[in-house]
Amino acid sequence: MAIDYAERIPNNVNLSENRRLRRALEQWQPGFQSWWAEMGPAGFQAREVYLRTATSVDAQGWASFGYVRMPDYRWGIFLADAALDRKIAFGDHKGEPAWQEVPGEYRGALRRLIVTQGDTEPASVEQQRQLGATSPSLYDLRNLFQVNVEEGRHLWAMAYLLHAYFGRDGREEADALLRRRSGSADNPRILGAFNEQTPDWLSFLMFTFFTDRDGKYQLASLAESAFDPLSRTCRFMLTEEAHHMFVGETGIGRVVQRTCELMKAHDTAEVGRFGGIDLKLMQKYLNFHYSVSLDLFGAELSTNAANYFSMGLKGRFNEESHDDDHQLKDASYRITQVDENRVVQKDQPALLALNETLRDAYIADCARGVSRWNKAIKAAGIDFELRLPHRGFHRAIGDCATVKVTPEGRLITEAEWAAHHAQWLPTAQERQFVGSLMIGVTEPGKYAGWIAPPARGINHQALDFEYVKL
Ligand code: BYC
Ligand code: FE
Ligand code: FE
Repeated sequence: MAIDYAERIPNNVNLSENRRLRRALEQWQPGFQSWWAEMGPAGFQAREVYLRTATSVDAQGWASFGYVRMPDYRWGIFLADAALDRKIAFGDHKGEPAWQEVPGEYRGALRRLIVTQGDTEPASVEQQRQLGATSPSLYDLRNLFQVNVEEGRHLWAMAYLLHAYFGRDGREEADALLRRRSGSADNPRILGAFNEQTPDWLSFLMFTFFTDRDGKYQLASLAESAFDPLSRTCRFMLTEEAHHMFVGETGIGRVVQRTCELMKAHDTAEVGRFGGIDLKLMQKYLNFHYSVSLDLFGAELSTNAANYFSMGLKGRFNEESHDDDHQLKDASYRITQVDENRVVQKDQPALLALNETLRDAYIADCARGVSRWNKAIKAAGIDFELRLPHRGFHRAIGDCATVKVTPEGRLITEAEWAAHHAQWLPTAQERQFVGSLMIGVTEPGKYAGWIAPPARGINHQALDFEYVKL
């Protein structure tokens, strides 16, 4: 179905024919707009930004590019096309037709999943709110705002499901999504990583690489859901998500490139004096963002995850590619746990280990990106490798949350941790240094000294295109 842009809320869900739902969403819309005004990007709201807007869910061309002021962005509700006769692929209802409505007994669990997903979207916008002032170029500024408006759209996607399928409770949850605040002491966002700060662009690029990638894996698991409207919603969100991870992967790649150039030009690994970011310091930022993102998958053993799977609410990544019975009642899965002061591998019931199963897929994906950065470092003739730290390092959720683990995976005492953590995580001083490099560059075609220009522009535009009209 085509997207109806004549509507106040662009949509491909036939909103014009459902007056009750349309009214409810039109009542929620001003709340969203005031949230955006209060918590969206600081400054720049009156500026024209070269943004893509979703205009269909056609794989061949779903976006149109043009100048838009962010408050005028057409946030809408887009579901991927329904698959014909879609069947449930896993869990107790495997083989039954996918659901078009929420089964009464699963309402609570499904609502909780949708609320948790929905909560991360505005949280990330709040975290990135101040970054516009220090962007390394107009190209990067535009990418930041693109990510921000699309996370806003992802909030719309979840608010739609809550309004359309969860009655009064859903409306209340959709309102609460606009009230929680990242980092707030009394009304924080739900998941840990979404209450951390994103104070500088190195953090932002790490966040889009590591934390948006959690989004990819969670959305892909929810795209397997027996609840078809959730599945279709997540499938379309994944199309947008690819750009967010592109921003992270190419962004960090450009920092790596610039650092390598400075290292060679000045024959030193310590490029801070020359306005660059040492590879060692990048490793510390990587350690931080990777570990808080690993926490987002939940505990290694989780009855929540087992229930979500058996109920058919949340599957595995690419569920149908798994060569098993898709019910996992008797299957086992090897996971990493802490046992008597050692980090060990143990076989556990596969159903309980689904969070770890998803985390494993995520880790492999992260490793692929890191190895691409390492290739660039090697090609520059520099003997250094960025590494993913051990999965137990710096964890706040799961088996390793109560112990201290080195990036190499060795269990250490609190005292050893206290003596060494400054070697592994950015110190306040180092964060301050990175902050000191963040001076906004706003002349078209100019790029800050700590990051290389991108290989190409957005939508075939030049590198000196006026991505944001200031
Ligand atoms: N922080 O049984 P467990 C994205 C809680 S990112 C705080 O293992 P479960 C995006 C947990 O709630 C994708 N609390 O948990 C990226 C549970 O509480 P209760 C977001 C946490 O339920 C960038 C308890 O600890 N989407 O889209 O199996 C920009 C026991 O844990 C955390 C989703 O997350 C944490 N990190 O798994 C913008 C998908 N982890 O029951 C957007 C929906 C766990 O004891 N959510 N807890 O009260 C889920 O599937 C699950 O809620 C989780 C947690 C995988 C997150
Ligand atoms: Fe998102
Ligand atoms: Fe994202």
